[in-house]
Amino acid sequence: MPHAYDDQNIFARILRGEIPNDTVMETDHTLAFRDIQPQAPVHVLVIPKGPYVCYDHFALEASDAEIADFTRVIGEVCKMEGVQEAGYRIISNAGEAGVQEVPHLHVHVLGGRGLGRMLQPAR
Ligand code: DGP
Repeated sequence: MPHAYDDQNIFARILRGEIPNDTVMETDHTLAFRDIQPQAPVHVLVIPKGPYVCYDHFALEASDAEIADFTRVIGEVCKMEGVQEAGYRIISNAGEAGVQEVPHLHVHVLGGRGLGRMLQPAR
């Protein structure tokens, strides 16, 4: 079971309204809200409302409607946050090697400053 979903994770609790969040945008399938520990002037998390652990889980098992909506919300967030022109980065950490802390799929939308190189060169 590579993608067993834990419904006690913090984002599941946010989706159930048990924990407050600073919502940027919400649709039937997707929620976008500000990261509690922002690493850039713009740091928005975009999550599907369905129980998906990580990106490949979602990409392989979500409905076309969920995938289309999630993708569209990421685009809308880029527009609303004003990062289209200067540029931005989207990141989705998965699993242990990806250092994923919260086991509910989320995409980080980062911008508002120069973000440097994506990764340190391998040594
Ligand atoms: P990751 O390492 O990719 O799983 O990132 C998890 C992110 O979630 C991290 O940047 C901090 C953020 N985060 C953790 N708990 C909360 C919370 O309760 N509210 C919000 N808004 N963000 C949270």
